[in-house]
Amino acid sequence: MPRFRQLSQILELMHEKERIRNLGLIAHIDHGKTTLTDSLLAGAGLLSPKMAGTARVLDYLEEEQKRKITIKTANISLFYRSYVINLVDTPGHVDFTGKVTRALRAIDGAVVVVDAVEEIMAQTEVVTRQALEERVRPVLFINKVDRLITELQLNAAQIETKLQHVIGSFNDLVELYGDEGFKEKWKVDPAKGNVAFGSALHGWGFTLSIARQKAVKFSDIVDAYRNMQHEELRAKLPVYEAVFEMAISNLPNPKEAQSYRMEKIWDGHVNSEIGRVISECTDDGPAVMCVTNVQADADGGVVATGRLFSGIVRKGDKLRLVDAQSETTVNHVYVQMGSFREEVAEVSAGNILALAVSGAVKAGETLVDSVHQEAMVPFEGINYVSEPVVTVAVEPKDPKDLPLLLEALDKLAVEDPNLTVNVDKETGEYLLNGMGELHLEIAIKQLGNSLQVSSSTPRVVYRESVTTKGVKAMAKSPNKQNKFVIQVEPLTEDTAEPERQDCAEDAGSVLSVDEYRNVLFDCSGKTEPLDEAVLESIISGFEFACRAGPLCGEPMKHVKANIVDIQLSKKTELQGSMEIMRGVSKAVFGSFLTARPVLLEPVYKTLITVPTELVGECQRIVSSRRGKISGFEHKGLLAVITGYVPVAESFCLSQELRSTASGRAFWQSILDRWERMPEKLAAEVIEKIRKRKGLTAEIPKAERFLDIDTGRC
Ligand SMILES: Nc1nc2c(ncn2[C@@H]2O[C@H](COP(=O)(O)OP(=O)(O)OP(=O)(O)O)[C@@H](O)[C@H]2O)c(=O)[nH]1
Ligand SMILES: [Mg+2]
Repeated sequence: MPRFRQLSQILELMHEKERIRNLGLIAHIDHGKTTLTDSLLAGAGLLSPKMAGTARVLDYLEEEQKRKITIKTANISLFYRSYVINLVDTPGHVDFTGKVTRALRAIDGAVVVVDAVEEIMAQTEVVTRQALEERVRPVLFINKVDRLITELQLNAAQIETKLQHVIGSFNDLVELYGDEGFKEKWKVDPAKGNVAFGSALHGWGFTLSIARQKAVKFSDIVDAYRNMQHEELRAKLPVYEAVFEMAISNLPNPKEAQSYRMEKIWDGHVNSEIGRVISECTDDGPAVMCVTNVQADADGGVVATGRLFSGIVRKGDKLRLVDAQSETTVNHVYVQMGSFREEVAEVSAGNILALAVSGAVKAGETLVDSVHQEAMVPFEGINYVSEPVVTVAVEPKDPKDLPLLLEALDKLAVEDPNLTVNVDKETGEYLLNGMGELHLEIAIKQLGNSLQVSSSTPRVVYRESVTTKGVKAMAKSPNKQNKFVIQVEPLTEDTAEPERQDCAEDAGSVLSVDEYRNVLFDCSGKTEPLDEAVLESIISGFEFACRAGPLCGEPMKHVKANIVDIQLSKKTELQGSMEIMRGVSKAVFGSFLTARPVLLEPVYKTLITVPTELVGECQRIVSSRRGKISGFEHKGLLAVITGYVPVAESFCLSQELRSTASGRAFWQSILDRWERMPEKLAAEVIEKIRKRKGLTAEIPKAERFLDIDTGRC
């Protein structure tokens, strides 16, 4: 790719908010985002039109070119007809959905790319929904229209019917997930110019108005393919023109977008002083940035990419990290250009930029001018649609490299917040948790760049839960001087707002909701007057118990622990933090084991697209893996099977489907729910996990954790 020639024009235009568009390409896997991006780069003069479509320039990582899929988001700032287009290409594979979620914070408009043959697929729905939740306005590009002609052999009228169907289904999504007050305006319609059709691979595309201007009809396109003249379409109807024109005239500039996005994505009051400044996207206000991506830098710092909502950022500026409550200095300011960055003197409000900074910046962090730190409220937390359910244990091949491994794992988790790292309490293993097999495979490959590692085969993460109310379990601290009575029960389905959950006695307060949505509730009314340090120890004891349950050391989920009574020693020196923690966690375990505990396993919703004749074989594969088929739909010559497959049974599903269907089956799995495991199978799994963790073969009895009340502490 030629180096960036129009930097000075871009920097000038960055101050003119009406001339900026922050734009992302989002779609189901393989629908053609990166191929289309090539043409957009060609339109901006950064790539030879001949290469556009096959180079997939923004898939610049070796793994991406090798695997032919996008695994990260790529940012590039383009200059097109006196507009600055800050463009983000996103991955379509579900394992990387978190990266799309983060990118959406930085953009105001999205081109949703849909394969004309496959139509709207599962991930199209997921990313469109997320865009609408971030108030990112979508427009539609229906891609691979060439396939309708060359593969499905449709005529012009049939093509139009098919495209109308895609538009209808897309508008159904906008209706379903769009906000009141926006969704009617945001539905797409070729007559409004917010739908384009084309072939990213062959470089042509048009909107209705371009078709009219150039007097082109679908029948002409069909003829061009039939007469082997489709290469001429690239020059006559360049796809970049259709997409850029559609984006420029239908998608908002940052000033317009910030006026309605802030109330949705920012926690503060839009009418406050700082609220007004960021809603207006002004260069005069304090610098306010939301970080959407973080990459470790060679000098030990990080490069934080994100969106500047107000102000100007310059080298040397001091910025406050609102969540981390610390300060950082801007060492360099960059405009991101795909695989490389251009250092610039400053970037102004409403643009996407990258900053080299020192300190512990994480994705989602709010940065603000140090001078205005008091007034700043953070941006809304980024809401992910999935959670890590697959895990691998990693260790260095050479034990001496352990510090290197820890450093590399730390770096991974900072760069990708959807990867988590923890140490198995029982085995001391370092566990890397991710969204799926591919996610972990790529992460391990990345670890391999800094040291030699060996990893276990992927395992599933389980959860421990309860099905009835347990006994009111009494447990004392190891020094016998503090007494806790706790009763465990299942958290009812209304888990969205555990604060509303009441105690059996209809009174009390929520003390803690942990990361697995377990709730600690105080029914005794005795925690209120407690010293803060004691209360913290009680909460830590509860969270400690929840992190590794008594069945097999897997985290608890959806468990509510009610504190029924507390009696603390009168002497504060006997209320040590460890004493309290252990007393509380014993009581939680004791009651948990009497509450008919169960093991939960994660279950994927899997969508398989296959030629109709292979449906039977695919159904057999799903059923043989404890899967259930729940739906079946015809899409042209293809059938889409919807099924539910336990994650534990999904490993190597790819290989089996691939060999059965000789490359003609496509599938995607999305974490759907946690399901109770059949009893016998659960017992086997528990036994296996206990063995692996070096625990006693038998699950401990509740009595082991209970103390007899002798009436005194
Ligand atoms: N026939 C045809 N194939 C296309 C078209 N656009 C893209 N493809 C092909 O579809 C495949 C996927 O294209 P990509 O551009 O990598 O798709 P993507 O949406 O970026 O994929 P991910 O980023 O991995 O989700 C490649 O083999 C492309 O050549 C098109 O218009 N017509
Ligand atoms: Mg791609």
